[in-house]
Parts: sequence; structure tokens; C-alpha cells
Amino acid sequence: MRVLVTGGAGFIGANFVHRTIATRPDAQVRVLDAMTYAANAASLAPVAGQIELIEGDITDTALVDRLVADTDIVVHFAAESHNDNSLADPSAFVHTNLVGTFSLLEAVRKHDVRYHHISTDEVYGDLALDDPARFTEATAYNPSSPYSATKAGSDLLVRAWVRSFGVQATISNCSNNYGPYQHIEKFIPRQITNVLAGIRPKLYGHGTNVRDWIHVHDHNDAVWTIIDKGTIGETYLIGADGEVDNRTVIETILELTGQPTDAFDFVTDRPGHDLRYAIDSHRLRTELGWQPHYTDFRSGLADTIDWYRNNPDWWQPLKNHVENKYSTTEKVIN
Ligand code: NAD
Ligand code: TDX
Repeated sequence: MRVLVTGGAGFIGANFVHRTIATRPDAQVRVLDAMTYAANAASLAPVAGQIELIEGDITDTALVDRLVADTDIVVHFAAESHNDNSLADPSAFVHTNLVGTFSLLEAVRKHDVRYHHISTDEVYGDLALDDPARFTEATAYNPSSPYSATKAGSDLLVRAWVRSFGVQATISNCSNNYGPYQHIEKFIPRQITNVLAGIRPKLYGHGTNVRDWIHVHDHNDAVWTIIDKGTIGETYLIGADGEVDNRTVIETILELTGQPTDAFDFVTDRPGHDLRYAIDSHRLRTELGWQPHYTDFRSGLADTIDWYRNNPDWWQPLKNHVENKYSTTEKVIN
């Protein structure tokens, strides 16, 4: 099977490529990635020689057409993915998440190629902290940020291309991922590398916001399950019952690294900060038989801390730049 992975030099895409090479001996993997600030060629080093990496933009229609003509499936991870960046400047989000998805959909339509669309639970907006509800496939779209609005728009393009043109697509909306190779602008690796670099972790607002954490390996396992067994035209929610508030995440990182659990700073809150995400993945579990393997968040976090401790060359060159950028908007409010 020829597999074209967009965004395969980013966090989830690189882990997907590793998993595919390890578990699918018949797969020929090509990665199309623009190698933005979020990509890291070193993330693909473990599979070098076993894949082809093409540096290019998913909005380059001639390139996309040529690559899609020569594949059996497109798995579309490429995106601008960070909410804080989308608040500072949304333009790249419209370009990649909307125009880029459109460009891929036109190519898979033309060449009648199977397509799997990777999306997020953020398309559903947020839930109140005391609301027992969780998102399901039937929840109405209600995105809050430029990031989530462009992801929601990209999902709707996929649904329209399925209905109007019979494109052979599936969609998955997953909750917050953690694990190896995640860019250190994101919450968990930012705080882990803060501790490792002797910087105090930074908690937005009061830290009561809740995220539903899933290990990246469980996400990618679910993606392959949907590709193998999912029904064309359908959407599947991916989640592992991992709801934890942000303050508890920071305290657990501090505890696991042998620091006092109050050794962190409260900083300016994110504008429009979504309160809580929570996924009901009943459909994926009952219809397709998927279940997560990383059910103990604390031990998944401990493994992730070990990965960053053991791979300083991967993240240290990025650290000053990331922290300098945050320091222009973030104020300590202890
Ligand atoms: P990431 O930012 O780590 O990686 C994105 C990759 O896409 C990078 O390698 C980047 O270079 C590439 N890219 C960006 N613009 C491109 C363009 N125009 N053309 C080609 N490549 C381009 O993101 P991630 O966290 O790995 O997320 C991957 C996908 O999963 C995204 O679609 C995201 O919306 C979705 N998702 C992420 C999470 C999460 O917790 N990280 C949760 C649910 C869904
Ligand atoms: O330094 C920080 N301090 C902090 O308290 C950072 C970077 C974040 N936070 C908070 C904001 C969120 O409540 O932590 C939570 C997680 O933040 P992010 O890692 O920025 O993730 P989030 O905004 O929840 O979005 C993530 O999950 C859904 C991914 O970045 C998206 O790509 C995915 O779609």
C-alpha cells in the first residue's frame, strides 16, 4: 500500500510514520511536509532510508496532484496546530488548514484516492467544568479560536466533498495528545522542558481548565483502525477518558521530576480560553473494536518526561526562541 502522509515531520505525523513502518511491512510511505517551524527532520531519523520525505506545501496544487496520483491513500495531518499562534496571527491557519485541505480534496477527487482527515475535538467548542456531558459525533460544531475555526471549516469541506462528489473519506476528531516528539510550544512538553532547563512552569489563568489527554500512540492506533475498518463518509471521535485539569498536570510533572509541587508561576490567561474538552469514544470502541493501551496518564507522563530528558539535542535548540516568544505576551500574576 502506498501511503502519503501530510505533516509527517510534525508531532503526531512523525509518530504515525514510525508506527506504520514498524507494523505495516507492505506500506510504502511518503511524507509531504512544508518543514515549517513545527517540523523537525530529526523526528524522522529513526526511519531514514525507509521513507521518502518531500519538502513542499499542501497548497501547491501541481505537486499535490502529482503525489496523489501516485498513492493509494492520503492521511492528512499537516496543519498549523497551535492556538496561541492563531491568536497572534491567523493567516497561516487559513492558508494551511482551509486552502491546504481544499487542495488535497480536489486531488483525491480527481484521482479517486482514499483520504483520511485528522481533526480535533476543538471543533465542538468547550464544555462547562461542571457539565457531565462529553462530545459525541452528533455534537454541533461551535469552534472558539482561529485554529479551531479553520479545523472546523476543513472538516466541513471534507463532508461536502463526500456528499457532493463521492470522495472516499473518513474523519477523526481526537482529544489532546501527549508523547515523544511534541513541539515544546505545547503545554506538556513546555512544562517538562522548563523543569529540565531550570525555568518555572507556566500555568495560564487559574489552571482549572480541563483537557482530555490521550497518548499519541493510542491516537495513531485509532487512525489505522479507522482506515482499516471505518465506514466511508463517517466521523469517529478518538479519546481515552483522560480528563485532567491543567494545574494537576503541572503538579504531577513537578512531583515526577522531584520538585516541590508549588514551584510554578500563574501567568496571563489565554484570550477566549476553552474551559473543558471531553470525548465520548463509544462509537469507535463498539463499532470498530478500538481501545486505548495507555490508560494510566501518570505513567504515560513519566515515560514522556524520560523521553525529553534523554533527547536534549532534539529540543534544546528550540527552547530560547519559544520562551522569548511567550515572554512578549505572558505576565506572571502569582
Ligand atoms: P504539528 O504542528 O506538530 O505538525 C504539523 C506539521 O504540518 C508540521 O510538520 C508542519 O511543518 C506541517 N505543515 C504545516 N503547514 C504545512 C503546509 N502548508 N504544507 C505542508 N506541511 C505543513 O501538529 P500536530 O500536533 O502533530 O497535529 C497534527 C494534526 O493533528 C493536525 O491536523 C492537528 O489539528 C491534529 N490534532 C492535534 C492534536 C494535538 O493534541 N496535537 C489533537 C487532535 C488533532
Ligand atoms: O504554557 C502553557 N500553559 C498553560 O496553562 C501552555 C502552552 C498552555 N497552557 C494551557 C492551555 C490549555 O488549557 O494548557 C492547555 C493545553 O494547551 P495547548 O498545549 O496549547 O493545547 P490546546 O490549546 O488544548 O490544543 C491542543 O489540543 C487540541 C493542540 O495544540 C491542538 O492542536 C489540538 O487540536
